[in-house]
Amino acid sequence: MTYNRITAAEGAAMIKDGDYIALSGFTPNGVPKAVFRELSKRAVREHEAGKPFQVGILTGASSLQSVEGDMANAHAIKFRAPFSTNKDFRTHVNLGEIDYEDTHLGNMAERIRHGFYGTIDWAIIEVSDLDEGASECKAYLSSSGGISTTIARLAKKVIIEYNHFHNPNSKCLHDTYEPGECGFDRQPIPIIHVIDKVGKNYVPIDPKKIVGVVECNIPEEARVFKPLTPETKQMGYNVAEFLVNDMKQGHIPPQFLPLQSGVGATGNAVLEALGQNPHIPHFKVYSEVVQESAIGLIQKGIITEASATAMTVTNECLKKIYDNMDFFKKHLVIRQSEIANSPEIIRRLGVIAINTAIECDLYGNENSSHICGARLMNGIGGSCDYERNGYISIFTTASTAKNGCISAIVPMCTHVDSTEHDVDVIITEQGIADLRGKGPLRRAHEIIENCVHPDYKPILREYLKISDRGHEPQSLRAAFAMHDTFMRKGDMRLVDFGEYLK
Ligand code: 0RQ
Repeated sequence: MTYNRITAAEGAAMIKDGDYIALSGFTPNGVPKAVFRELSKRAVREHEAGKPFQVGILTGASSLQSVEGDMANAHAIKFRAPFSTNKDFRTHVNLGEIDYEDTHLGNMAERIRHGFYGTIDWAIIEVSDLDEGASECKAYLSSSGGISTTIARLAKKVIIEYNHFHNPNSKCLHDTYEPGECGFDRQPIPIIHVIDKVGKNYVPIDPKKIVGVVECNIPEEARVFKPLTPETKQMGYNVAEFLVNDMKQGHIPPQFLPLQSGVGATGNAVLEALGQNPHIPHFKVYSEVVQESAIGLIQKGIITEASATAMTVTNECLKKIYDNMDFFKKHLVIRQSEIANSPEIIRRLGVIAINTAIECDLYGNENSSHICGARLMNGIGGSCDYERNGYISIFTTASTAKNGCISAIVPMCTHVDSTEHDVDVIITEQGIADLRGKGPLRRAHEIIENCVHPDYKPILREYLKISDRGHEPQSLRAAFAMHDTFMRKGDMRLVDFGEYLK
């Protein structure tokens, strides 16, 4: 049979003020675009007519300009979870206009199943192929897994965006396993190896819920990352050096362990450095995303197997994958995000976690998400899913930001995402601080001497001297003096702890 075809505008017209909409996709990849491009225009029209129009938006991770950027600019987002990298969205959150819950990506599908977000009125799912069965729709996902299986099952109504930009053979990569309900009968997730497939290659949907299929041909709004700099490259080399040493010491077995590497330029630099290091054996990736660098290493045979929930790559790179599917389907699997970020599997496989921090403090607490305490940057993403459960948990960060006016190592983080109990290693372009097996004071010395920029070493040594003694020395009066000085004078180097101790 053929399901009802509708236009994107007809899809947008069915959505009501206050509805909760859940979307396929993870990062900009695999996120439906057609209906939302119409929905943001509709929101503007409704507001011009003096009518209220705001919706809740739930996704696997960050999405894209046509969804959260344009909707935020139209003042049409009532609630949003769980992650965003969009500048316009961030602006409206920081103006206090949007109720945004920054939560672990690995928990998102589970939280929807538990009903924590109430009724999901709509699921909009982007597909590359569709089997329009009378009793079951087989929806073949495009470039990411995200929370699609769960939202397609739980939403009251479903719109499918059949995006012919994607190649129908993307189905060769997907594994759409969804765990059972929590409770006594929940089974272990049966993934033992990085590349194991344990579910279907499609999302099953009840055809009665499908109100329409929007046919379209829209390229991905792919994210472009900053080019590598000498600083990010040095961080990558330092990560590779750390892992080689750890292997020599026997902490990492000779066959190596699967790696997770975060989104962004540093993630690309880390993978490139690992790929070039002759002492690192060919390795596997169990991560949230595969970026361009990982795809290149898979092609070269350096990454032998990779599992992720999204191909966070350019349209050219995605085309390369689609055109070489016979090769990639043997080396790459795309999962639902709760499986990619599952604590159970991260622990079982012994994944080495490598993510980027905004700031770290002297004891290893880490902030991924907020600038000077108050202002949202992006959110935690999947970083804590991996850092909490990793075999070794590494954070990278450049030692300074904003032309040296900010030190990324501070006395106390203004916001904490991964705690000192979950952080094993901090790596900057300056060097490596191995915090394992060390109490607070030894950690502080390790971080100051190995990771801090030379401009800030004397400042942080002084902070330790003026701190009140205790298990973890702190000065409650001066803990945020560096941040406060930056806010007042524009440069943390101008800090005078004496001012704060009077
Ligand atoms: O500002 O954009 O104005 O230049 O923050 O920093 O150095 O460009 O680094 O793009 O990798 O982002 C933590 C935000 C780093 C990211 C964060 C300013 C800096 C710049 C961006 P500009 P960089 P990145 C999931 C992986 C959380 C989610 C996560 C992130 C901007 O990595 O969102 O881990 N992480 N996802 O100038 C003030 C500081 C600053 C600062 C940097 N201390 N104070 N501004 N900036 N440090 C895991 C998986 O994928 C599995």
